[in-house]
Order: sequence, then structure tokens, then C-alpha cells
Amino acid sequence: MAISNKIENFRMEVNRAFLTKAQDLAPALIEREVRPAGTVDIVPSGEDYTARPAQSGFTRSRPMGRGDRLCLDFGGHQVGYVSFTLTPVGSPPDAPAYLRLKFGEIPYELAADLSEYQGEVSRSWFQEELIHVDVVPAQVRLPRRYAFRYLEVTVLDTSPKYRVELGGVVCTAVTSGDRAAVPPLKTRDPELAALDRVSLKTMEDCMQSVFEDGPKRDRRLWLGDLRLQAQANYVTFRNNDLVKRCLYLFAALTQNEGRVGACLFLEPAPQVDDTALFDYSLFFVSCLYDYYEATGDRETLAELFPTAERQLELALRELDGRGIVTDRDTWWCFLDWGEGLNKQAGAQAILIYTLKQARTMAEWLGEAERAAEYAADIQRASQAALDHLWDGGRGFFVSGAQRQVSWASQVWFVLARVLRREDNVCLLERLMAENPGVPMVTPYMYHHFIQALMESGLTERAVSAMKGYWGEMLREGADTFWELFDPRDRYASPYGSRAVNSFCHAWSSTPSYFIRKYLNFSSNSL
Ligand code: RAM
Repeated sequence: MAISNKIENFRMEVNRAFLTKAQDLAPALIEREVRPAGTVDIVPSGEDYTARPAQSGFTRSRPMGRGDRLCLDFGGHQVGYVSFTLTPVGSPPDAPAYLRLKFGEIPYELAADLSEYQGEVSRSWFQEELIHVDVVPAQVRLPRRYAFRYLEVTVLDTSPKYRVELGGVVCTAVTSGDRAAVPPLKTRDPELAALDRVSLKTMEDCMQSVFEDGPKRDRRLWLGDLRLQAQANYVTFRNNDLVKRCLYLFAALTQNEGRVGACLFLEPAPQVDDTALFDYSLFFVSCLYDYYEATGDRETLAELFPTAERQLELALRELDGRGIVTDRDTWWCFLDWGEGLNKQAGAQAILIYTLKQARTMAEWLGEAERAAEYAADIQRASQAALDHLWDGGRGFFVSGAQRQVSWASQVWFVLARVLRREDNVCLLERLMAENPGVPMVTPYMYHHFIQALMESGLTERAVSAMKGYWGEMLREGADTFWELFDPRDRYASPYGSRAVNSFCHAWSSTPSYFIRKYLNFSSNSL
């Protein structure tokens, strides 16, 4: 599937006042120095690779010459800047030192033959460097920020007359998430505690100048990801200004006709991408709704509500004569990475879900007429869904011309609360019992499934599904949660290789949100 949906005649519209507000909220990054915990050997393990501990602690390497290799383990996932020293041993160095450095979030990235990669996502995301160090001894500071646990250093060459010792290796880790702000967790359940710990680490490493989706790839602000990050943030790091900054960035830098883009770049200057996704634009509405619920910041609500309303106006234009969102062949709406997943029903449900949030926001702002208009839109879109997307015979919502049944469609209709609560419970039970159609493949979609279970009062099912899915990543050795995890196909990637998947991806950090918000295992009373 093509993973871009470039809008035609793209033009960025800028609201300078909003941009200034966003820039004034730029966070100071917290730095921490982390040294390698030891060395490891990357060895095959079934269809995968594992890091076998070799030596505990690391100060300096033995003298290394042509072909010598060393793999450092930083003891956990890091995001930051790496520096080290190279000290010559032997005759005066008569040639540059030539090194290959490979950074990996997981062992597979170090073992994979990256030259075979044919995927659509750029190979420039592979964290691999070939460097010449002309003069040794040297203090080497790598200019890029890396996301990694393992660093493999291979000496491609020195010269027959000298070798180098590697020492002083340090990573200056950076984040805008302050651990001290996270309320302590109160649970005796070790599995939940582990899920929370790894979720927090995942969030922390993704909290940078904005909420990045993943610090390895794509290192940018996506709206769908922001929504879940912000929800988790309100009950953990509580960096509400960072959410506010991201909201203002999206509102400041829109696409043609005031459409909020799917993602933003921050450098060299903040800019909206030319990708548009139906659901992501609408999630501006949700992000604003959640932000106000969490903070009560009425000024921001009032100032950004018109941007939220614009997204709904644009989305309502997409309804066909029946009142159903028009389906398309392109990558027009995200929902999930499921192979062949049809997006129409999910998009309709998200439209209803966000219309309901807009109605409430209009009420909060005392705009009774607007609220009444949204109520009418909700009624029309819901009735159209019941008339055209609900298949009473099968007991499921169907999507697209082929009337596809998927988990994503059912879950989103539960969240949109189109059926009565007891019917939603039956729908979820039927979904779990029959397991029909297109499954869920990302933690992002699993999040919505857990949310649907929690909201329907199926708390035990939610907890066991959460422990099953995220717990499986823990059992696979995750020290941060992954962008993609399909228990039926563990090594799957929508990008052509698992090596380019992100293994620290904030949309998968929501176990903390569920544990702290729905299970009440947090000591803060927000
Ligand atoms: C991928 C990333 C990102 C997500 C988009 C839709 O590029 O995983 O987090 O939001 O897809």
C-alpha cells in the first residue's frame, strides 16, 4: 500500500500568532549521562536474534584493528547524543581510523543485512554510520541523535602500524518528560507494574521538543499519535504545556482551506506535511476536547475551537447522498495497518465520535446554536450508519463496497456509541467470540479495542487483553513498546523490513493510561 496521501496543490497556511504561542511553549530538554552497562554478542535465536551478555561494565576496549568488532549494551533504550574517545596503540598513526557504527533498538537491526532492504520507507532511517577519524587520539562526538539500546562498533581499518582503544563512551540522553512529575503507581500486580514502567519509558523517550511518534522513525508530530500520547501524559508526566504547544502548532500550520495536516516537521522550521488523513484531521477535535477536560484551560479551548470546527466542516463535505463518508482507493484514512483494511466504516464512526465531542465543546463555550447543529449532524450520520453500514444478519458493521467486516470498524462504532450500551457489549462479545474479518495489527488499534472494552464495563476482559498483547512484547524482551506487533505474525512490517519498524513508539504507551485512569492505580487525584 502506498503510504502517502499527498494533497493536490498543497499550500501551507500560517497563523503567526498561534505559531508564536507554540514557540513560546518550547520545552527545555532534560539531559542525563548514560554509560554502557556492558558488552553483548548478537546471536541467532530461532527466527530472530538475541543479545547474549558478554562482559559486565565497560571502560575501554582492547586494542582494535581491521575487522575487530564490539557491541555495547546501554542497559535499556536511550535517545540521545553519543561521544567516545579513540586512543592509538602502537606506532604513530599513519592513516585515519575508519569505523562503522550501527545503532539498534533491538538486536535484529544489528544482525540484519540492510543492503537487502527494498521497502518504501527511506533506508536513511537505518542508524548506521561510516566514519573516518583523521587524527587520533580523538574525542568523537556524533552529531546525530540516536534511538538505541545497542551500539556496534566495527573497526574497518586502522593500519598495520597501529590499533585503537575505544573508551569514554557516553550517551547524553534527552527528554522533555520529567520523571519527578509522574505520580507513583500503587499496585501489587507485578505484570501491571511492568506494563506501566515500560510505557513510561516509551513515553519519556518520545517526549522531545514535541511528542514525537518514535525517536528512531519518523521523529515527528503525528496527530493520531499525539491524541494517545496526550491522554497518557495527563495521568503520568503531566506536561500539559507540551500538549498545548502541539495543538497550537497544528492550528498554526494548516494545509489548504484550513485543513489540519496528518503530521508536522519541526526542522529546519516548523512545517505541516502535505499528507492528509481523514481520521487524523478529525482528531484535532478530540485532542482539544481531551486537553480541556484535563486542564480546564478555557482560553485555549475558545481560541482553537474554530480550527476544530473547520475539520468537521471539511469532513462533512465528504458525505455521499446517503450520508456515508465516501470511500477511496488511496491511503486516505489511517485506522490501522491491517492488510486490505477498508476504512469507510471506521471513518464514519470517527466522524460521529468527534461530532459528539464538538457538540460538548460548543456547550462548554455556551454556543447553544452550534451545539444544536452538531446534534442534528450526529443524528443524521448515526442514522445513515444504521441504515447502510449495520448488517443485522451478520450482527456487525460493514465497510466499503465489499461490505468488509473488520475489528477496527466494530471497535470504532462502539467508541462512537451509535448502538445502545447493552448492544455495544453484545457487539464486542460477538467480535471476540467469532473473530471475523480483518484483525488488528498495531498497538494503536489495540488501544482502541481496550478503550472500547473499558467503556463498555468489560474491565476484566480489557485487563486480560492488555496483559496478553503488551505482556507478549515484554516477554519478547521489549524495554520500550513497539510501533507494530502482530502476535500472529511477529516479524511483520508494513514497510518492507522489520529493521525499519520503530521499537519505541509512543502510541503503544497507553497501558499506563488504562492502569492509572481506569484501574485507579495512581496516587494522583486528577
Ligand atoms: C507511521 C507511523 C506514525 C503513524 C503513521 C500513520 O508512519 O507509525 O506513528 O501515525 O504511520
